[in-house]
Amino acid sequence: MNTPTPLGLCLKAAAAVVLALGVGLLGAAQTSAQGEAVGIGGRTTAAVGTEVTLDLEALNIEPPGLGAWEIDVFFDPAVVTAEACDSHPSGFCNLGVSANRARTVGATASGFLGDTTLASITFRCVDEGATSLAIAVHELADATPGDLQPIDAEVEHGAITCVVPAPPPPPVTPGDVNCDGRVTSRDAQLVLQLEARLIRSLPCQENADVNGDGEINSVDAALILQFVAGLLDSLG
Ligand SMILES: [Ca+2]
Ligand SMILES: [Ca+2]
Repeated sequence: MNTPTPLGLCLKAAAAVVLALGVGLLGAAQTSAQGEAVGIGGRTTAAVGTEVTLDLEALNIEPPGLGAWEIDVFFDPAVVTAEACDSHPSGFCNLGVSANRARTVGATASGFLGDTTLASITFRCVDEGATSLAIAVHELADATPGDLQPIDAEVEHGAITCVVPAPPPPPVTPGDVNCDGRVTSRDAQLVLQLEARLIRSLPCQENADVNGDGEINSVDAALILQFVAGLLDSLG
């Protein structure tokens, strides 16, 4: 019978500890380190008529480093246009390939490690809507001397949502029912016309009920006139 010796038990216990440590270290490495990737800014929201600049980046590139790249970023030109593209000093940008893409190419003999901004692309929101920023990697190679090897990088596409900002609410000025910024006899006249059904609404109807009784009528018109005449210090 093969009875374990005390030494054998010690070795097994030590091996278990080493294994546990190894698994622990592996787990830590998997949670703290991210893989090689190419990405552009995640999801961005901008107002129609404004510009936003996003970086196309190579991330977490390992030795021997990034040696060459040729990448297109596709977008919907009905939503955004590419206004400018500043490339890495070792590369070039081209916005003239087609209306729906920005292309950047570059190369280096030394190899770029870690994170590198390959291009900063400025988009302008031209209409309401959403567009993906779809990355097409045509070339992504490492800097192995004389034998560049492809880098198998994750691709993290981006997106831009263009929104129309809500117009600012009109200022609330009791009595100014036509929203011209002043309280005049014209406002009183409009209130009377509304009550007489000569008009169906007021441009700033929320300013019309100056005595706050829930109705818009000749009483409000009279108060507006009294205010215009200087008989009242304020309305509302
Ligand atoms: Ca007015
Ligand atoms: Ca009223």
